[in-house]
Amino acid sequence: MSDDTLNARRPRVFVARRIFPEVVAQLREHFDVSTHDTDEPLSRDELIARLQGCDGVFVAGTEPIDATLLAACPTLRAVCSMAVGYNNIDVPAATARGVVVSNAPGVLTETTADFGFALMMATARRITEAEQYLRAGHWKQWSVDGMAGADIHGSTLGILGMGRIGQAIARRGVHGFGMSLVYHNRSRLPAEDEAALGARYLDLPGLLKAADHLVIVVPYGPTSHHLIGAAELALMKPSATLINVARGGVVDDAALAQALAERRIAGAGLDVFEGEPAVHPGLLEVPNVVLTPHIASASLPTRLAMCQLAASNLRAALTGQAPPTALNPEVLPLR
Ligand code: 8YV
Repeated sequence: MSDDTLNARRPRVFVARRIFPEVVAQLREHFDVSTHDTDEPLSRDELIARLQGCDGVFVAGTEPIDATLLAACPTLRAVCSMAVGYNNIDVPAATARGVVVSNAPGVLTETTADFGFALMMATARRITEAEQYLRAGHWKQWSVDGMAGADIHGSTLGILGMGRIGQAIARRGVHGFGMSLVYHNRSRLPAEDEAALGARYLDLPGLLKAADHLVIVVPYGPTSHHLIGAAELALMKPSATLINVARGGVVDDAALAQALAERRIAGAGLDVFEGEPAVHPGLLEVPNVVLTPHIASASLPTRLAMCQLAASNLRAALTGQAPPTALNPEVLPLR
């Protein structure tokens, strides 16, 4: 094969998940694309096999892209994820190999915040518990405290993790529902942002004690593993609710199931779980928890926007431009 033929080869891209056909079609305009066109995740060995000879891969928040996989796929130059959370990707290992990694921040912020707020309201007002009660035929008469829950308006919203999504949830609570706001984050917001939200910065124990509704929006990693366990749950008010739209593993699900069963907190709303799609059996047994299957970003327009952003990152990375949301731009220009 001559050098010219080699240079003319279109980059090869593997799409590791079923995504929207129009996004695959867009990718095909630029690349030789192969796909894993089902929702069943590939095993690591299958993924390695499919990635041989590929320049780029399109992933979601589920495919583990670690040092072993990267070493086994030496032609790979770009890993582009449609998720904002990237705990499934070993970014330092990618950087060490000159592989660019991108995630999908921004496009899902408001949709995820809508859902976090919905989960908080459903939990506080016991909506799924009440629906199950009705469907089971238990609704025979009105009762003065029947399915009575907690108020959202006027209560104290606690945000753990004040990034884009945390701030979007905070805006909904403060401006839409007159909530007071307390938060904890690695770094404090600028004073003007705190003032605009009337936000009070607290340490983690202070936040746990103060919040009526605690919403967890921190990224997952070694420092946030089981950040909320039995000791932290014990600091919360018995009337409080806990909402997790971040990642399973930030909360110790076994400890949470026990706290819910013993009514040490009033309720929880969970969109993410340790070891999902498995759910801790204790959580399935208690009535005071709202459970959803990791769908916080799942509005159709937003899921499409997430896919399109990942595709734009791939397109840029493999055509000599800077991917718009690269996590390790220091590896550019690519080999
Ligand atoms: C994704 C998410 O749906 O973006 C994230 O980090 O958690 C979700 O929006 C999921 O990760 C896709 O696998």
